Amino acid sequence: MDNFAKVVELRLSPKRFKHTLGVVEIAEKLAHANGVCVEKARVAALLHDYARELSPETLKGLAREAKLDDQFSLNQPELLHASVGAFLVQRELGVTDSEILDAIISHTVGRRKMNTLEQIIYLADMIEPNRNYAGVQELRVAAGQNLKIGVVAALDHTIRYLLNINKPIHLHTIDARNYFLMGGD
Ligand code: DGI
Ligand code: FE
Ligand code: FE
Repeated sequence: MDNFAKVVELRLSPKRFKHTLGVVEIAEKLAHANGVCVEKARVAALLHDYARELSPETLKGLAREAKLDDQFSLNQPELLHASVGAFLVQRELGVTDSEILDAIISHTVGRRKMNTLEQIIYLADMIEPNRNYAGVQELRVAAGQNLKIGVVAALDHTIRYLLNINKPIHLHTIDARNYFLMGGD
């Protein structure tokens, strides 16, 4: 964990590293409250934005190498940092834990049937203490009720935000919202 922290600190800007430590802090709390291995949550949180500061060209190149076939994300390379991050931590850091890799993959757009660790990283990424966008406080309140309520509120917020700024919405995000609203856990 401490080694990973150093590696991540060297890859990210100070601001993004601070964000990452905020995600670690919240992910640990959520893991503790939801019966998930706290150490696993720490590692997933620490590595979630591993590929966040790579250029769109680099992300696209690595996506090709990793044989990622998500056309939506290939067209919006910013979204590729999630799956490419999972590919790189496997290759460069030797991370093999599929739960950690899945949590990194789904942290940006979500997916239906997200397991508890995936939900924790998805939500922690949106509500960590350094986030200050309009509406974040409501998400923190929802998260304080329980994990699922927090995740649905976070998915709703993202969908509303993307509608407001006229951006396409990844089907995984809609799918995740429908799944949890219809009783999935
Ligand atoms: O990496 P972070 O900045 O910490 O956060 P993130 O991994 O959630 O990425 C946030 C970016 O992803 C933000 O600019 C909005 C964008 N995003 C998330 N879901 C979608 C999306 N963009 C589009 N076009 N469609 C989505 O469904
Ligand atoms: Fe991210
Ligand atoms: Fe993040």
